[in-house]
Amino acid sequence: MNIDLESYLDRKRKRLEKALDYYLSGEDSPVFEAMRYAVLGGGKRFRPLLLLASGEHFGATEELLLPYACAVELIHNYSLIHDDLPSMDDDDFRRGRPSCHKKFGEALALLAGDGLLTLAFEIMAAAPAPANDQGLKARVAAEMAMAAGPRGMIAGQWLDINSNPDNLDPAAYQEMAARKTAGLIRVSAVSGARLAGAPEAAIQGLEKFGLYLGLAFQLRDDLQDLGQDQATGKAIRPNLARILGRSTSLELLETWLERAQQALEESHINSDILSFFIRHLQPGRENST
Ligand code: GRG
Repeated sequence: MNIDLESYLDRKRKRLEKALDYYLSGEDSPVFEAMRYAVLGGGKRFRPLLLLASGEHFGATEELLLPYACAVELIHNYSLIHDDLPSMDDDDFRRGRPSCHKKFGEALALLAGDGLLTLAFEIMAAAPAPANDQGLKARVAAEMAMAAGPRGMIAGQWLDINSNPDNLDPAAYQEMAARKTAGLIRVSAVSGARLAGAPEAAIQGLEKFGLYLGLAFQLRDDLQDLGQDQATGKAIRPNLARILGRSTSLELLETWLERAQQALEESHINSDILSFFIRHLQPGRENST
């Protein structure tokens, strides 16, 4: 069973890599070189795989979904480039290689991030609409913009930068993580289903599923960072696992993953693949979906 799911995800990952390469080809310029470096240098492709899995569960074709899946991955990569900049998290490495600004300099990295964000919306604008429904396509693009924008990921990033890591209120953390990390994950789960014309009850279920999956994703990242923050000498980011301790954090991680599964069940979404995303975030699992 797991082997089938893994091979489904591997197949989809290969299609994604090809499509991302296509969208980032054909232009020979330093900005495109930096964009290609950032996007094509690895990454789990968690969000676009989620969009494909949710869309295909409700009957959409891979051909229809791929441009939107690539768009969400480009938005994610823009956020990573900008997050690594000295004025943000100041990271020299990303995915085991020099971060984009370390390789190309800050100006080009900033522009590469801007380029990826705008290209994502260019791709969606040019993509075929599901069942020729331009309204539905506009809604998907608008929801992505909201998740990534100044009420979503950008707001979450600001909350992250401005919260006091030593005086972290769990409710404030949840608000920050819901916007900064869970927003793009939630909108990926929802967009696939929307493009497939899924019923509103299913969309509501996927909103909840995506939120808890995304919160779990951030908490898992926090757990992995535990113990590493002292060694780097960098300013410590807000980290709930650091405040709650490992064992309470593991319990909370389990609770959020159970809520994600409950959301699927309550809305009668019986998808092995979507449940597989939950299982992959369970403590002790390789974070390699
Ligand atoms: C700059 C507007 C702006 C937002 C930045 C993404 C982000 C917001 C900050 C990254 C901070 C961080 C380490 C968050 C933890 C969760 C996370 C997004 C990890 C990186 O995503 P993965 O694990 O990365 O999906 P890959 O490399 O697999 O694509």
